[in-house]
Amino acid sequence: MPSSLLTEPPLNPIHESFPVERILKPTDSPPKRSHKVIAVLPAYNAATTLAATLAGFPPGCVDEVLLVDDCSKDNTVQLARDMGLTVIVHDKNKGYGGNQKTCYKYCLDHGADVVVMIHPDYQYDSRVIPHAVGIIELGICDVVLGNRVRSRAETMKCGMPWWKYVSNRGLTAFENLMLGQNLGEFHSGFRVYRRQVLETIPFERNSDDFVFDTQFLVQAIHFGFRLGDVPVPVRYFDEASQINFRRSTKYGLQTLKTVGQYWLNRLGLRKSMLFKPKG
Ligand SMILES: Nc1nc2c(ncn2[C@@H]2O[C@H](COP(=O)(O)OP(=O)(O)O)[C@@H](O)[C@H]2O)c(=O)[nH]1
Ligand SMILES: [Mg+2]
Repeated sequence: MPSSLLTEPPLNPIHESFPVERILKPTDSPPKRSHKVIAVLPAYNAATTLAATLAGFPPGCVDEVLLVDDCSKDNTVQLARDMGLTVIVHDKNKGYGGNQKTCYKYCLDHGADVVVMIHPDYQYDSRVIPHAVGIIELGICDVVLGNRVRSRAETMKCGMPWWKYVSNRGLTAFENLMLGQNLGEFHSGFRVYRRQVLETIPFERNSDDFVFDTQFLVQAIHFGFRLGDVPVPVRYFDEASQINFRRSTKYGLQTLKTVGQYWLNRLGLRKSMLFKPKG
């Protein structure tokens, strides 16, 4: 692990004096990043939104962009190749979780120290990437989630459907309580991870469906990683939000089940492979 990626915030209260000039008029240019940041885009029919998502990335914020295509019916793959992304194509539709498994395996095999996962549907403001990565780099958190929900008024103004808002708030309150966290939401499609999280969590055993995301976070908590969040502006329009009521309900029920599995495992009543260390 490069030394620039701290694991604990430094504690050094002994400073006799500090010239403020060093903050206001720095002479040194900021140190160049010595660790590798890979952004992964789990894609399914993302042709209309891919370029806009990428255009928001601040220059230099990542070292590589990987798009994994889950057998899209549009020309996502051709577009991604034309734009110079690293592209992996599934020969059949594996699902959203299956897509992320391919993303993370690639990141581990290609030396990523920090991984940014962002949906290529232009829903999440990608300008926030370096700020979320910065929280990891400072050693404050191991997992950072983009939080779409701050005030109800703002979230509704962004266009989140009311039933998604209500279920998000309900599930998040329950998960915070049961998992001892204080996150704004658990269901974001913008996440940043430290490499050790991917090395430790047996994510290959997770579902290939949407509940992969919940399982991943509950596993991160089980293995003792620190979770936090940053506010991220969000946009709602047809292409950015296609999960319907039926699939969302299934996801909600599976999320409750995952929290149940966590507690059964923790109490030793029923061990789950989700929480068994790798290997
Ligand atoms: N890999 C894969 N991804 C999918 C599939 N269906 C939807 N997605 C992706 O899942 C993500 C979340 O779906 P979305 O409709 O944006 O949900 P919402 O924004 O939470 O309402 C998007 O990035 C979609 O591209 C699928 O069959 N396979
Ligand atoms: Mg979306």
